[in-house]
Amino acid sequence: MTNNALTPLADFTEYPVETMVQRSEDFYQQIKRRHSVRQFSNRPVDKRIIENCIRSAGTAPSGANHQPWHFVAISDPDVKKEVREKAEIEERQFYAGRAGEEWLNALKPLGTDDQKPFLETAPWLIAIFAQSTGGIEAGDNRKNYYVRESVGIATGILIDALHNAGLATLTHTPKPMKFLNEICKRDASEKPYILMVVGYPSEDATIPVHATRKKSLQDISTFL
Ligand code: IYR
Repeated sequence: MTNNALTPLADFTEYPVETMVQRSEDFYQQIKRRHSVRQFSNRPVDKRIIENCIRSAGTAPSGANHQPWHFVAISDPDVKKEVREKAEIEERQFYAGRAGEEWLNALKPLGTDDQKPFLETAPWLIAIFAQSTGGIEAGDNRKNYYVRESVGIATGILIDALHNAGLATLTHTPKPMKFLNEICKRDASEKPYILMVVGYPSEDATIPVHATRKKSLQDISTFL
């Protein structure tokens, strides 16, 4: 096969317009129930669900289709404990002032602090890494393109897939996150992008009211 071969778009599905209106409304009703959760149950989650959701994330569009991402799915309690310990070391400094006053003020309505028990409680942590070099073939070492955009889109699809499966998530970003390379045994050239916390919410889970305030369609869009 030449490397610019084409194949028919065989799996596009067309729906009647009214079906499309309904489907788009249904999707909105489902996705607006997604909330970042910080209190997780320790109930286990079947590995096959995590695998399928990562498969979904891996379908994301990416620069030159190089797929510049790697997902490290952690369920081992010892590894989760280490992640928590290292994250809390960074977060203590972050909340003690390294973040700066403006940032800490912006976070106040969320009520977050340097304690991250969910990193041990939740059954799965998915560390997402961005690869500045790689390529599509295993072992390639070519330049990757639009890496942050590509990994951001894949992460969005991952969140949707996990939510759709019936799981709660938190896009956690301990700062800095470089400690994840060592724990996850990923090359120093890979940039930790987001640490996704995955599981069932605890029965008494709450969310900040601040987080429920979504901008309206009018606020976020313009139609020309
Ligand atoms: N990484 C910290 C701080 C934090 C930063 C932002 I921007 C948030 O939206 C939420 C938290 C933490 O996880 O607590």
